[in-house]
Amino acid sequence: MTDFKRYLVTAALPYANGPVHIGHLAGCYLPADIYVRYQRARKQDIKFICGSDEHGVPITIRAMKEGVSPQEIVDKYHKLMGDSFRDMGISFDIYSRTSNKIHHETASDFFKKLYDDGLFEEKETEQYYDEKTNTFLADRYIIGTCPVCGNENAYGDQCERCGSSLSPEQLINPRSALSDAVPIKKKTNHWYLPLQNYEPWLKEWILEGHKEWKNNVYGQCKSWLENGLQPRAMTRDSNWGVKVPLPNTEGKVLYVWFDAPIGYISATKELTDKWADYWQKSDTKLVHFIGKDNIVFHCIIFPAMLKAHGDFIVPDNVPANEFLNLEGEKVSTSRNWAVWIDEYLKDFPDQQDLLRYVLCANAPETKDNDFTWKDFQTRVNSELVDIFGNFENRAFVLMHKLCGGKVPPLHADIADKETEDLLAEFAASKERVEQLLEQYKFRDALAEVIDLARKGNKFMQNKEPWIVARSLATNPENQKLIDNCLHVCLQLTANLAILINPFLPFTAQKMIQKMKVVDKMLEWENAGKTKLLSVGYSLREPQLLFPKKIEEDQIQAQIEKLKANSTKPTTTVAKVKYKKPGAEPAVIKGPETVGEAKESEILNTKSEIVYDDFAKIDLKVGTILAAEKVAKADKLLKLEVDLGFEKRTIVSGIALHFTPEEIVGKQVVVVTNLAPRKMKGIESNGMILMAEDKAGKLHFVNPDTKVDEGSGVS
Ligand code: B3M
Ligand code: ZN
Repeated sequence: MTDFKRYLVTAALPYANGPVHIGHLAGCYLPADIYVRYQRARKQDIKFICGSDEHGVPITIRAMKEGVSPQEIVDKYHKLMGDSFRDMGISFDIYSRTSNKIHHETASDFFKKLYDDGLFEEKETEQYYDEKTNTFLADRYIIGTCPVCGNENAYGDQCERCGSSLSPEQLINPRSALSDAVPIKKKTNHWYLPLQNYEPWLKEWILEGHKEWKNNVYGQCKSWLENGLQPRAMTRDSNWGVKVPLPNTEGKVLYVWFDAPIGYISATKELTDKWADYWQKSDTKLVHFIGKDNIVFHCIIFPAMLKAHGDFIVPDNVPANEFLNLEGEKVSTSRNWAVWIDEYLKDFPDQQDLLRYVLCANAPETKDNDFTWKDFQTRVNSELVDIFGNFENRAFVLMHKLCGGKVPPLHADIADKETEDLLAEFAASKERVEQLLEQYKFRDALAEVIDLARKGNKFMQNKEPWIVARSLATNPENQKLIDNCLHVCLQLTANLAILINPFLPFTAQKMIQKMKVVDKMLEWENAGKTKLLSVGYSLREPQLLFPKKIEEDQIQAQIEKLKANSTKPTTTVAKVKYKKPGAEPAVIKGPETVGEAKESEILNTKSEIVYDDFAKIDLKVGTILAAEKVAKADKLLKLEVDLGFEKRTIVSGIALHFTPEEIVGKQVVVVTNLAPRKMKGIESNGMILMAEDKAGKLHFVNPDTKVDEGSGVS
């Protein structure tokens, strides 16, 4: 284990194409902030870096949708996002942006160094091109009819209606989203980073060297590395981005996933003259907080770039979270299915910590999780208010009532085992929270803090100082019992302020104000101590930490607002005013491009259906009798499927995944009542179901044992 002297923590640079929502916070900004606040409390030398990602297709698509220039989009959202992060207490040391001059220079220099060292391969490929607007088209910019469901506005990478992932070749009547022109193929040159050259090093570094990484992260890396890496284009045809710093490269920019992570370096340069210490000394602990769709870029591509460059350290950990859904559906900017942070703060003014609490307590650390307003209400009311808030408040109220508003002494001679045990819990609890935080287990760490408050409540409940107080007239010695109880409870309150501080900083501030102590008390080394508040010290009047319980009508209002504002998925981006076109070459499908579709903020979410909708689909088991490639269509196989009652011809886009020979004899689930469709002149009468894994690989969906053809599936 290296002894680290300093920390560099980055949180994914969000695309400046929409406001911040709860999915952003839960995915990476909140855990990163908790980690940083904890390390700051430990007095570590640490820098917390973030900023807006202002390049790439997500920005140009948004510009096209809003009918404004990409520059206007990034200016608007950079400000909005920065404000929301700040208002939620996300304590970046810098929130920069990739449109800054320093970033353009840093990214260009980085590219130039790799180029000069001969590390790129220049390749000519054919990409889709719109002759009317003279632009190369990314898959997203090609629209046509979905071969699966007939949606006339499917994208070249995906149909938003049926969810099929597509390639532009599969679209019927493809047209450019910019002009309605029929795209042609045109030759273009790009610079590729041969990722396969870094494969042995990556395997050694991650698979051997970082077995401690979270399962979801390690697993994804393993599958990428085992599938074999391929060269990946590091440039794009577009006018929006960092210009390729080579002669005669007009209309070419750096690939957004090349420039964006370099944004971490540029932002650090902007922040401090000592940036090189943080990026180039091996005793820096570099940690990237990201969402799961960014894993490959942060664990494979960016490290390969850093390694190729040679002057930089690589991350010690990449604790990626899974996704947070909302009320059972994917959070979606385009459908307005989200809890927007700026709106939350209007509806719950100064209640940042309620949301921070729920998003951490329910963080999608190991699997996708669901945020529901009902759960928000339950967690706030029955955990935060009832346990934590209640304990703190009782300690203050009783101290004022029974101890004259001053910290009472601890009478060691009468301290019983329960008292000793609770005092010993302070340090034990600190230790556990610490270990969990070091392992990026934020939910468990927070649960540990709440648990300590729960123990405090139990202690108070057992000691019943308010009952003991009734006996004081006859037995004044009993004041000692009351003193001991409240002494311990107040020291515990001070400990809770320190432990909760990384998670709920606004609450910790309120607590120390009431205790009349300075910020310094919140330093982590103070946690575990049993004498934080001096005996005889007078504390302020009680005041509730959390104003009141969340009421049913507040929750209902939020749910109604969510439903009222959400829109159906928009399936067309064509026919909108468009100023500055920017395009990226059509992506080469396969593992090296996973995440590309996710660059788009247009998400593949399906809306809720009722059972009757589902019942309309006729699913039956069939057996593939024959399979052959379809001429002039790389992706298509023509299948002959036996459904028992009849044999059907089905054209399926699975040719890149399976050879005809290997699938003959396999059973499949067929949608038998889809309207027939012609593809490459062949009429397809149905569709077979396939499962697509994270790496984009297809798998058969079929019965676990052979069943009769024609068996129903429901
Ligand atoms: N902007 C993707 C995203 O917002 C991308 C992250 C860049 S981190 C260098 O999901
Ligand atoms: Zn479709």
